[in-house]
Amino acid sequence: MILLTLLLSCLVLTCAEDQGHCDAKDQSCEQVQKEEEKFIFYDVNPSEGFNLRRDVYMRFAIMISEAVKQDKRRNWKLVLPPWYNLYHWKTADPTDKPIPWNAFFDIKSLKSFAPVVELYEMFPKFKRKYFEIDRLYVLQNFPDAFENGVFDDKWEVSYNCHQGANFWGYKNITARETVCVRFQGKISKLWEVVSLHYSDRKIMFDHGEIPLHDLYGSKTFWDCRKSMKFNKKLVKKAKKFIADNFDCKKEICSSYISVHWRRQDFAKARKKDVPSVQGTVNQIDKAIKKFNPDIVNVFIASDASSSEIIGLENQLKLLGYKVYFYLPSKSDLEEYKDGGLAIIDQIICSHAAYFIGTHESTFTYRIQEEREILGFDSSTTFNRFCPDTGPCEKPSKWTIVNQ
Ligand SMILES: Nc1nc2c(ncn2[C@@H]2O[C@H](COP(=O)(O)OP(=O)(O)OP(=O)(O)O)[C@@H](O)[C@H]2O)c(=O)[nH]1
Ligand SMILES: *[C@@H]1O[C@H](CO)[C@@H](O)[C@H](O)[C@H]1NC(C)=O
Repeated sequence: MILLTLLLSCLVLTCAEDQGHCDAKDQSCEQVQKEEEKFIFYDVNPSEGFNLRRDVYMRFAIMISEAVKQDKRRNWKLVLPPWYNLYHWKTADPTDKPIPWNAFFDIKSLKSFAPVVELYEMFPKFKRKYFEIDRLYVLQNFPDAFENGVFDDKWEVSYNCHQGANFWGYKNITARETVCVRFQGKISKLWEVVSLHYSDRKIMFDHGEIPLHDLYGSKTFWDCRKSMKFNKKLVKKAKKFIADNFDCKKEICSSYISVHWRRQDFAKARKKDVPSVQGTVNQIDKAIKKFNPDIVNVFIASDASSSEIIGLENQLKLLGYKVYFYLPSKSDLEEYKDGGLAIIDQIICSHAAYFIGTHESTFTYRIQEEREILGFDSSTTFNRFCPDTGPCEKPSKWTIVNQ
């Protein structure tokens, strides 16, 4: 009987929470009433790639998760911004719908770190023709970040900014008010902006890439990073590729090395950071000879054109290596899309005995983090391709912090 009562009151409570009202009979209802759910939305500068966006997510997720730990903000949730029209997604179609986060990530795992909801889950909660965000804060940089020679954390309301928010491709989302805010520094300072209008329930930050991590590389940073597990289908696909080609079923494989060979805009705009095809071949060969000359399998993740890829593959084969790429079938492409295929490449790179990445590529950074989480020795992870000539700065090492 006691159990039944418990169960019933539980039911009443969840139902009440969903509808935002409740019978006053139940005492705990009072609390629900006082603590209306509030939501933070954000979007990122359209030209930013998938992997920088993952870091921006972490900044907001940490901001919220730290705040809900303090009692007074435990009713706040973070709305996951759908993936829409990314600059690097070459096969995308303008008629493509915004892609929810569950296509790429394990939402249950994200929720174990921060209270997040998908945007599509929000629609039924607010039954109107238009989905209205109470206030849109358009963040901008200060014209001079180092005023008087110092980089201070600061923000101020300003009066002219370009309101370019496209609401993740949804035509039926609007904002009631728009406020321009110059901002620089730690993301936790955004709570000061939030408190400008404390009764708002749905607030959005555009240019979410502007606020910075409170503590980059801290334990909290890594806890959040660990919770960013990929969607199980993608993991399964990548692991099958590894098992089939490299005969490895463990997290840490010893039978292949991997490289992330970023080309396209990098090969054009960052000539001093990336090698030629021949230079790449030489560096892979040298690294394998030094690390473990018995290894013959080389996995290549790249956004290079097929002519460059063929050049690289042929020259490596001449040296006796077996070269592997993840080549999606047409149905893989339809199912996983460019975003999912890139993640499969990243997972395969993450499990290799040794990894070489591209200098200052966020795609490479995310692989390095994954390898830190998997427990690889850092010397097998923080390696980069050097330019053919000129200086080659060592890659920064962001090693894991577990406690
Ligand atoms: N499948 C696949 N896609 C890649 C690879 N390298 C780059 N890309 C694509 O190009 C995008 C690169 O943008 P980011 O993810 O932001 O990474 P980045 O290399 O730092 O590039 P920036 O946007 O200049 O910072 C990725 O998101 C992928 O869509 C690769 O090795 N494999
Ligand atoms: C907005 O449009 C999308 C489809 O484009 C739909 O799924 C959603 O329910 C709509 N939201 C509202 C609040 O009408």
